[in-house]
Amino acid sequence: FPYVLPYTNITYNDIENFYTNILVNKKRDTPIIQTSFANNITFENIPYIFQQGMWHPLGITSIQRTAILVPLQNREYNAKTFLFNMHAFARRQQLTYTIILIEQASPLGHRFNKGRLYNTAINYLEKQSLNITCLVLHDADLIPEDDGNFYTCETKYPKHTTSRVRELNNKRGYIRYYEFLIGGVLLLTFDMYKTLNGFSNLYWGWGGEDDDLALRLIQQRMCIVRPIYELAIYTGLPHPRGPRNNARFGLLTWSTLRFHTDGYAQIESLTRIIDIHQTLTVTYLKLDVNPDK
Ligand code: NGS
Repeated sequence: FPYVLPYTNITYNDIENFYTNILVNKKRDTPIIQTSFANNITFENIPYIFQQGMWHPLGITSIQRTAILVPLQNREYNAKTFLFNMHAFARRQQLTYTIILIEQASPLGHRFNKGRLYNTAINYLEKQSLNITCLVLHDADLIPEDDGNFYTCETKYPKHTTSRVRELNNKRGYIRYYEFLIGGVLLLTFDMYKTLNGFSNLYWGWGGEDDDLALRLIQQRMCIVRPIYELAIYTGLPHPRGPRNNARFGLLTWSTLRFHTDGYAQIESLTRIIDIHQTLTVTYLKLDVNPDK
């Protein structure tokens, strides 16, 4: 673990077939989709069913209802490996969960705006009837290595779980980040997200949007919770880094002044969901991030 896929050979359908087969429950009108039990895998010993848009462990009531949100731009090869691993991880933890890929599809080739992707997807989720109680903001290139790193939200403060990352095929071992970092993987409730007014919508390109969120946290006198050091470990999948955002330090300087006017509360007037595609293993949202606004 993690399972690294030869991404050129595998399709999203392969992943779906691996994780599901359809059983018809005669007592109900609707078919129930249950995990298949391949005998050569050990991590799925609890049957899972897909109902009302979420995966549930059969006969177990999870305390939280979890949405794992993954922003993407041209990263299909990471996304497939991520999905394959994350379903297994979520099931070993007996989560009730759904995975949402948020793709910046338009305008093509434009700089990545992770803040807008998260704000839009969370706004979309809030309007669904899935009763999500825990949001997991997750980079596509990070695979959790320890099952004791629970993907459950804390009651009072956001939880940051990416303390150490070990790049795949890199002998340097785990890299420890700075204390202030909350990027990578962050777990929080809708209420916490709204208290922070979500992400800034102004960061285009790599870097800074997560530090901006950390400043919002400080401004709201919130702190960060982390799992113990031994558990907060990840494998980093290889990927090219997009263009840096040269404006990021300037934006960070005045971040706190923009708190009320730039964030989650403003997102509806900015972006547009251009496609929603739901399969059993993932919901894809395709977004027009609308750089003109
Ligand atoms: C900081 C960036 C963060 C980024 C972090 C880790 O320098 O946005 O590195 O990046 N902040 C600024 O640029 C102001 S990583 O090594 O994971 O690519 O998240």
